Amino acid sequence: MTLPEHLYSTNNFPELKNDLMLRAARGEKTERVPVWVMRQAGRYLEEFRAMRAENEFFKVCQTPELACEVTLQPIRRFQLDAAIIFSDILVVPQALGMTVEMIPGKGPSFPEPLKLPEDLSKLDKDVDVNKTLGYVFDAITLTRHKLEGKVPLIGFSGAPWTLMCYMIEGGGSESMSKPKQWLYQYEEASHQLLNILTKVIIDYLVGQVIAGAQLLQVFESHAGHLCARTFNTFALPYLSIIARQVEEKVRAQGKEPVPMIIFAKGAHYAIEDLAQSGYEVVGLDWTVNPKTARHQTQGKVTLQGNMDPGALYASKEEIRTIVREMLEQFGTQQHIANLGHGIYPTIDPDHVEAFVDAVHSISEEINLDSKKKN
Ligand code: 1CP
Repeated sequence: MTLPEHLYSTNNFPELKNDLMLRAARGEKTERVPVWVMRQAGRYLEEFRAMRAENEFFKVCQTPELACEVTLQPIRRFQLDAAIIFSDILVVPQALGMTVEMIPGKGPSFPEPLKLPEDLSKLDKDVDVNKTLGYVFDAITLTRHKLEGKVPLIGFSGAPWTLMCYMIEGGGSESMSKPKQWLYQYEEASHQLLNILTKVIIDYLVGQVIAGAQLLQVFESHAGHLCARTFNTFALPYLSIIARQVEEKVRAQGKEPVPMIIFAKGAHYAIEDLAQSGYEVVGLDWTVNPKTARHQTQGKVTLQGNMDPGALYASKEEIRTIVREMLEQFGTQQHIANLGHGIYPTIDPDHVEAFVDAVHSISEEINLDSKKKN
């Protein structure tokens, strides 16, 4: 570490000045709707592309100073209500001993994916997250200091099923047919792998909270490849265990638990169950009707989302119209505005600004109007 020691201390964080995200996540009243953007630190920002031109993807993740810098890039530009630590969900398979390469223009690739149940023996089962993923914890602690309390910092992990997908498929895929084949042909080995992942993910998320993460998001990005039946068998039980055990283990270490967000992309069939799975917030992709989701969740959770990421291609005026419609559908309480999935690399940053500003000004306006009426 090259920076002064106090920037890696977890005892003296600057005071939080904007707690909108935390209040919304806990279901408390908010004067305006908080907003952040999935993949807000990413390729649509020229300063990110410049950093990547000089540094390999996982080097950025593994170097706390670089990960911190990239995390702060969107915070400097936009009035976002949260930062998300720069990393990737695939650092967990790396911690289990797998090699992952990031191929420019293609995405992640595993040269040696898991093919058969006996390949599970190749994984390191007793992972010490402080040793293998300590660089993420250092990046979180450093970023908490460098944020100067401006907004809270979100930590995250991939969920077991989604990580299983990459470890077996070996990269992104239209169908995820190989991990799906495991579910139907190697059911026991599938559960073994999901259990191995769940254990590491719990330790990893607890470590992030101890390091200073103020909220946690679990990405079940490939829920859409499952059906209600397989989701209930291979995803939901593990997601519930994660929520419960992270809370218990954080408490056992003498810290207050933080709000947890579950984003299960494509899991429209599971919204009622997700609202009872131990997470404070349920993230919605853009295919879900907010009113239907409100009806299904009955105020049990805060909802996050869900503007179509493609809507950022619209004119700034039209973005305001779309945001207004979205806010009217969700209502302005128990809502965290976001896109329904990650931002595309070809989006104009000015349109992100228009999105963020529209969420703030329109939600404030709706709240003031409803106050006047009462
Ligand atoms: O060259 C590059 O810069 C690669 C682009 C990139 C970026 C910017 C990848 C490769 N990962 C990231 C960062 C990242 N990944 C963040 C940063 C924090 C933020 O600003 O939000 C986060 C939260 C992730 C999480 C992640 N990685 C997910 C879950 C979210 C989602 O999109 O559903 C997934 C599925 C991944 C895997 C991954 N990493 C990168 C790519 C291109 C992919 C998707 C591969 C695929 O399935 O096709």
